[in-house]
Amino acid sequence: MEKKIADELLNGKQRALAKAISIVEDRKPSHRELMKQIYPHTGNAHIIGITGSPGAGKSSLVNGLVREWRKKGQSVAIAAIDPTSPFSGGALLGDRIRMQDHEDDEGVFIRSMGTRGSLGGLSEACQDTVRLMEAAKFDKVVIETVGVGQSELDIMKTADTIALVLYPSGGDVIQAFKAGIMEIADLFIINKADLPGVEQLKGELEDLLHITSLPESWEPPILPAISTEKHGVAEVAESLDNHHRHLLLSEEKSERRISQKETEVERRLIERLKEEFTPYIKESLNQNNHGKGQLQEADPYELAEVIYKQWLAKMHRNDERGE
Ligand SMILES: Nc1nc2c(ncn2[C@@H]2O[C@H](COP(=O)(O)OP(=O)(O)OP(=O)(O)O)[C@@H](O)[C@H]2O)c(=O)[nH]1
Ligand SMILES: [Mg+2]
Repeated sequence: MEKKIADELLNGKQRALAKAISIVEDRKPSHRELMKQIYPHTGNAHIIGITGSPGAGKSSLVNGLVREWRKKGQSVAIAAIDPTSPFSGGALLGDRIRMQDHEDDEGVFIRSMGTRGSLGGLSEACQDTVRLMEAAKFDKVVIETVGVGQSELDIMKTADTIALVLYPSGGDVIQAFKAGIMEIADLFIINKADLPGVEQLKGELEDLLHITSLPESWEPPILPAISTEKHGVAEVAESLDNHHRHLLLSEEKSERRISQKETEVERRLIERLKEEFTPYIKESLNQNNHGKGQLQEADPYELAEVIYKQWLAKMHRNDERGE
């Protein structure tokens, strides 16, 4: 079953891609097998993360970017993460409307992912989804996330290029700075440049960028845009391409992906250990302490140490038995 989905997906069938994403989102037991088959075919797309506060104009910008890429014959897959933000009153519908320019286009694939995908962690589901999209041979893979908090930061780290969308009087520059997005953003877009306050925002941004520790090899551009009128969008597309070229030439792209992989392996190992260790801890606490009284008296440092050593001893015995 998964083999068939994987084969069809690798042949660029959008229906198979949609099915595969559902398997990943629902964390079905078969998802690991599917991902194993897919993995060797990943690594070729330009993965672009677009973040910014609710209503900043991310979807409008993406819509414009898609037009630019399609003009050049490049295919695009979009993962819109948690688009049902309470601020914009269910932007899922809004996203559909804004993206509808591309509805019947075979070269464009759009998927919304919400809290449903958070079963095994939204950022994990997102990472796998991006891989599926890469394997389905899309040239550009876009991740759009609402907000500038810790989880957006995690999701953004899946991307090769990260763009932060701001708008005048949005008041979110400081928040982005605090959340650490400023440090990892490769591009800053001042959207809604038709509104007053563009120069002021640009000034604030430049001041903050001065005190942010940035890699020297790439100076993040600050680009104005009016996404709804497609003004400045071609320049954003060009700048994204420049950054991609920079990543390839400096070999930073492969470095980034290696460091992402390290983080992922670490996370998977910790998850695995947790899965196995947690029931053991519960069991040990129940066995060692008949009744709550004893646990109340116990020294927590000592108890943790004892249980840990018992676990190691058990692992050692299993090892000897070849389990
Ligand atoms: N004046 C002006 N309005 C814009 C511009 N870009 C987007 N908007 C409007 O801003 C609103 C939000 O746009 P979206 O593209 O949905 O913004 P978003 O960041 O994707 O929103 P969420 O996904 O809900 O966080 C819409 O009403 C757009 O028409 C712009 O450049 N100028
Ligand atoms: Mg949106």
